[in-house]
Amino acid sequence: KPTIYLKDYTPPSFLIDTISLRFELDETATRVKSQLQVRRNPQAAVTRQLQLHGHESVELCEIKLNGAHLAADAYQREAEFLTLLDVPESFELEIETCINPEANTALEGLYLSDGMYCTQCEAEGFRRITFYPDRPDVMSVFTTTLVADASRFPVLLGNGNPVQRGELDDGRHWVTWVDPFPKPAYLFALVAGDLQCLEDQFTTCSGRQVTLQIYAEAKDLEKLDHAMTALKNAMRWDEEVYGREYDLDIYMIVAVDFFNMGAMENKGLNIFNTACVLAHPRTTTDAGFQRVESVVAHEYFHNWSGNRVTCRDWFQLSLKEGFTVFRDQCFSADMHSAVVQRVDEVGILRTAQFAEDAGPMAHPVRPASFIEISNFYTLTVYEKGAAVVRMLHTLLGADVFRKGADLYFERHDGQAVTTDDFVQAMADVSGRDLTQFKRWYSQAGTPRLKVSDHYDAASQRYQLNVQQSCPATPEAQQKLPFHLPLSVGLLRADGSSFVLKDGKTTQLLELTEAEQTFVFDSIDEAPLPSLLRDFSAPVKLVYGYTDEQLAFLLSHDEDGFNRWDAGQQLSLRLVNRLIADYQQGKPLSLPDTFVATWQSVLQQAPQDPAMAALLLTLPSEAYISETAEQIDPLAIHHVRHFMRCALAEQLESSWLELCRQHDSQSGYTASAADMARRSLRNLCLSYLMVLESPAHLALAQQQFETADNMTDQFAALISVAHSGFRDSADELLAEFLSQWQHESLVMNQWLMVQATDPREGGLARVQQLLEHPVYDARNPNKIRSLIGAFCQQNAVNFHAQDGSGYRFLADHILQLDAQNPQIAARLLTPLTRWRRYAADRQALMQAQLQRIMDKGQLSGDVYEVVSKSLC
Ligand code: HT7
Ligand code: ZN
Repeated sequence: KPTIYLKDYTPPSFLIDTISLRFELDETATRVKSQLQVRRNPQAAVTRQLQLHGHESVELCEIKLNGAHLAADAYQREAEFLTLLDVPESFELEIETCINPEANTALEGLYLSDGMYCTQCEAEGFRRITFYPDRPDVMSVFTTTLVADASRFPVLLGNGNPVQRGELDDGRHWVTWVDPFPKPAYLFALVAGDLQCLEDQFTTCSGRQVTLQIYAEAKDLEKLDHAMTALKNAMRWDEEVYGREYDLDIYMIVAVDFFNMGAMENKGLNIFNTACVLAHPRTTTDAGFQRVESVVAHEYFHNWSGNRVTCRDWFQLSLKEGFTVFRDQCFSADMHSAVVQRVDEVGILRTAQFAEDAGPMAHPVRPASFIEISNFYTLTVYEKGAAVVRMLHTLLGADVFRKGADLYFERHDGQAVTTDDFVQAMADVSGRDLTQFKRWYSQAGTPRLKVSDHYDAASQRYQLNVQQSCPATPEAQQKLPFHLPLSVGLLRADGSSFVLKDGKTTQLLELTEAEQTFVFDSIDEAPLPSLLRDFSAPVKLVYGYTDEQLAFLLSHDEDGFNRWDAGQQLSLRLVNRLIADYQQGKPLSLPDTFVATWQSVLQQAPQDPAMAALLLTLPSEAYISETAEQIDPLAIHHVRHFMRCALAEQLESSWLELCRQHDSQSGYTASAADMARRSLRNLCLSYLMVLESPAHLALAQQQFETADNMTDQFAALISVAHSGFRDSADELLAEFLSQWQHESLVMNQWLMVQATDPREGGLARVQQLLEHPVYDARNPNKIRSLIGAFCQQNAVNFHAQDGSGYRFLADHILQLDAQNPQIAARLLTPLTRWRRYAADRQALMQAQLQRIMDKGQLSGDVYEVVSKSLC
């Protein structure tokens, strides 16, 4: 597949005003008839050739132009295209294709998920259905008729509103749907199956009634309430916070078991991975509940940021994804604890996105080129894209940002636009020049801020000097300075904050230069700076704090995020010192001061259990790895485990006491307070379990047996399953299996617990599980839970010194590539990071990448990732 460049963008030569589709659904031979009203695009260079996309799997049965069959020499069929060689100004085109949903294991286009028909068209799935200009800047009014056997597929769904239905003599029935909003093909969807639905109503701010329907298999009907509540909350939130009202009479969500990603925002007909929509206290953990809420909101918010205003081309993907992630993050912050939400999102950014920025697949938020767009649904486009929108929000302030969003939606409603258009709307309402800010969209890499300071007691003047730089990335060696907001506070010795500009205790500094000095006057004592409050920019900040200063920030900073981060940095320093000791064969020990700091956090925990659960969690292995010069997976795991054991031992009575205090009192509720209580209690249990004492094992076993919810039961299971109590672990795993074997999502968790077990022999256990009846090698959720979890969350086993983990992953990628290239390419991520390891591991990882490359016949998805990783 060729590389596609942003610089080569040209507008479409032809526009499609309307498309009428008729699907005669059949497992192996679905007939698709399309009727297009085509006209030349007045904005494009004149041509008589019409190029339509079409995947090689699509069989062309018939093609007519203005009612007349096209002669074989009037068109050409090449690998990815159908080209009509000489077409008039405007005309009607009729095409009939035949496709095989049952053979579609890539899960792009029309496929079967557990016997039910569904589609996934973003980014380029529509071309697997019929021949069409499958690009987001071609927007058309879609009418869809679905025809299928009435008894097997009683529910037939499409985009927009249902307008007609009927029955045929042969036992089939049909429904016609019309979506009045012009849309690109990537937002097209259909579903046909034997489904039940939960229905509700929503009255919009202007008083319109909207029917809300969430569809799932009958057995899962009881798991839809949480998604429905989330949907209604999201609809209200978007009205209140962005003034955006829903526009169709019906909004549908359908849960499917086979899905490559989390969910899809098809107009009026969202299709969701069951993992992101089904939730019930008995079968879903609190993290699962929160995921459902945020994904439901995310897809709903796309109705404006993505559907009403869409992307001109796929390089602009972050236009809709970055903005929509920012919107769903703010929604979650409003629904729950803002600090916990911020810590979670920064965690993802700082571990996984920063690692992506430092790897061979690094790309700007708006990539300049790609081979396969599916490879660019990345943390950079989503999470860093959201961080960039957040910086605009911070720089302009909430009110001006809202005016900018209003202008953007009004100016571009019904259009396919660019990230430049988004920033321009913000520039227009604020009167600010955001030209330099746009470098965030075009330059990859994580900027580094080096901060130093100077206090002059005589003049009561405090100065902060900031130098910014950005490492080279594959697309550019040299980087120009970024425009970014640096939020700072200054702390007095008594822990209170200085009042700074505009009577506030947090001041926004704007960085635009490679080096800048900021002056604070009337500072009557030497302050301690609290830098990058609320993580105001996606950067790595370096300032020479002492351990004591970090401990001081941990107990006094008014900025919740920075309080947490001070604790993380303090722990990280110790981790690094202990790693050095471990590598030199020295004995490990925890300093008393460190234990004392934890003791005081434990004592204050009941005041804010949510915050305490964050503060009492050591930096993850992934974050430690990301910040390391060179990753030593064994040392990282060993040291972190040592620290957990030492903290558990030295503070045992406090963990136990806290665990008891936060026992469930009166049954399960999904309130934020109860979730916080459970997370703190289960954290305490996990510390206690590393002590391997029979008394604590009994506590965990009792929790496992008596829990009335999955959060507590699963926490007990994982703490025992990863412990040294082998027999008890096996017993609990077996009990869990027999209790939940018919719940597919719970079985994903069961696979995951075993895949992430750090004890020796991990690969053999995973290999056995590949043969287990609950595993299904065609289902992406199962692949992610077993192979993905092993390779990404079980570093000690995956990075085994003999290279067996790497070989295992390469074997599976080679096998999977023919079946589902998107999933195969995503699984590759851990191997792409080979440069971060010592020479022996580098060689082993590289050899497996080369082995994949040498196989040839790779999909574009896998080829792109492997070739970029090797060069
Ligand atoms: N916009 C959706 C992206 C998506 C997707 C992309 C490639 C292949 C499969 C996919 N499923 C969904 C999801 C979202 O960000 O809202
Ligand atoms: Zn999205």
